Amino acid sequence: MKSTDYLAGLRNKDKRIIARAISIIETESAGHEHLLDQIFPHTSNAYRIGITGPPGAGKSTVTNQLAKLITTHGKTVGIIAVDPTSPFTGGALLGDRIRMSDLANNKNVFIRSMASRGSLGGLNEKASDIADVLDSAGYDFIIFETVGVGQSELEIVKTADSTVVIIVPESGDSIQAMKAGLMEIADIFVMNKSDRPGADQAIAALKTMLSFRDHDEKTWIPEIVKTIGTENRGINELLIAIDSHRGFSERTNTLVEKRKERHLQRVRKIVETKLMSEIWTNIFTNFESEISSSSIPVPPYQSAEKLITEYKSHIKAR
Ligand SMILES: Nc1nc2c(ncn2[C@@H]2O[C@H](COP(=O)(O)OP(=O)(O)OP(=O)(O)O)[C@@H](O)[C@H]2O)c(=O)[nH]1
Ligand SMILES: [Mg+2]
Repeated sequence: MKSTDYLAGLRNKDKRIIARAISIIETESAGHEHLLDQIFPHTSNAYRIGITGPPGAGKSTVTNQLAKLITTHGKTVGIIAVDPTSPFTGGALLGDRIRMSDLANNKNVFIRSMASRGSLGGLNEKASDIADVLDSAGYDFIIFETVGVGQSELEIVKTADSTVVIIVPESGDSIQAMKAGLMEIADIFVMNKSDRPGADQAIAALKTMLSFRDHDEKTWIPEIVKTIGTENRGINELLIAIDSHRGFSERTNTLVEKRKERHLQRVRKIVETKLMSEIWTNIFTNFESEISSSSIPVPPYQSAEKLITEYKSHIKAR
């Protein structure tokens, strides 16, 4: 199938074509880079929301409700759910996790799961690529759901236009101790499971903590929203908070700046990946055999300089 055929299918939100385009990208099949460049001019229309938080906080439940609410406003949503496939969390912990299967048949919603381990290339790059496919297909919102434990999962939500961090009342005592990375990326905090005791105290602790932060007119002060995901409570307020952050980012031009930065980092990463793979395939093989045949290895910095010099002459010789 030609990329122009894909374009037509994507523009029609043909779920089969969308799924095929995503597979091509995930497996890095022939033509995937060309496809991404072809769809690129049709991107940047979707608003990207990152939803993260500790395991079991209710990310999927809230994502599910939020997506449903968005569709009642006549808008469409693409969801990219990054599944932790680590052997440590694969079992009991995920026993009662929510699957978003009831949304799968909604024609205004597209759901894609991504395994966080074993993906080709970087996880973050893949998630951005897949988001581009959904963006080009004209979905109004794209939601990334990732569990806020690993660095690469955090990187994904950092690329979103608005980042939602979901916590639960039990995090109250430990808010001070909460992973700093998770606290800093939040544009909106969701206190989910507010049906449980301690929600208000936890919110108070969070507010105190946020009040110590420096800010100027270009800094957004994170909003805090109370939800009960399972009862569909507080979801409207969450959407309003997201909208309000969006409005702020547009007024202060931070949205444009953030997207430019995101693009810059993306191209930078592509160059790094391509250069590294070229370097290693051309010179590292020799280096490996050199190492294994010598009893005392050459010191590391000296080795590195030698390899770079070798690579430069390899380039010149071409
Ligand atoms: N009491 C209560 N339970 C909730 C609420 N929201 C979600 N849950 C329950 O919490 C459990 C975990 O919910 P999920 O939505 O799967 O949480 P998650 O953060 O997506 O979990 P992982 O993706 O596995 O990290 C499920 O049993 C939900 O029914 C809530 O507001 N109150
Ligand atoms: Mg989940």
